[in-house]
Amino acid sequence: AELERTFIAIKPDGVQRGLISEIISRFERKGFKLVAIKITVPSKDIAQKHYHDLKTRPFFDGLCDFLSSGPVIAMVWEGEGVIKYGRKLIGATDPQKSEPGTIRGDLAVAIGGNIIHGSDGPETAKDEINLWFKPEELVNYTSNAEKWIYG
Ligand code: DAT
Ligand code: MG
Repeated sequence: AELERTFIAIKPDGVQRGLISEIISRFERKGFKLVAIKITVPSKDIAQKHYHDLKTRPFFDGLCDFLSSGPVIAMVWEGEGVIKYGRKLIGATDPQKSEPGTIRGDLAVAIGGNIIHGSDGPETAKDEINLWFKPEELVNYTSNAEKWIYG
């Protein structure tokens, strides 16, 4: 299996709604491997860095206030194609447009409450993992299921 990692976060709305285990289970059951996880209330500074590519958008300030308003579950998931397929599991940004079967499609209604973040490409994945985690917080291990998952 090719080593690819993505940054996934359950936002404050997902945490408050009790969707932590539901969301984690979707990544876990798919066959992806959890290599880092923590619960944290991100500072406004972290939120602004995390969403820096949106800083010219009118909703940027509210978005950063929201992300730093409460506990977030920050995670790194590993697996073949996990960046792209993680986005597929998550669904479209606007839950009104997310397909049923996706996390946002099944569990969210509005764009301001879309419950989860996932990196959108290899570069952002690397940047976001570095922003949220120290290298020693990532755990390298072999899962015994890998030989069955990857055949
Ligand atoms: P995604 O989270 O699917 O990667 P994005 O990177 O375009 O979407 O935007 C980041 C977050 O910003 C998104 O999850 C919710 C919020 N957002 C995006 N577009 C918005 C809009 N038009 N109005 C309000 N919030 C928006
Ligand atoms: Mg994005």
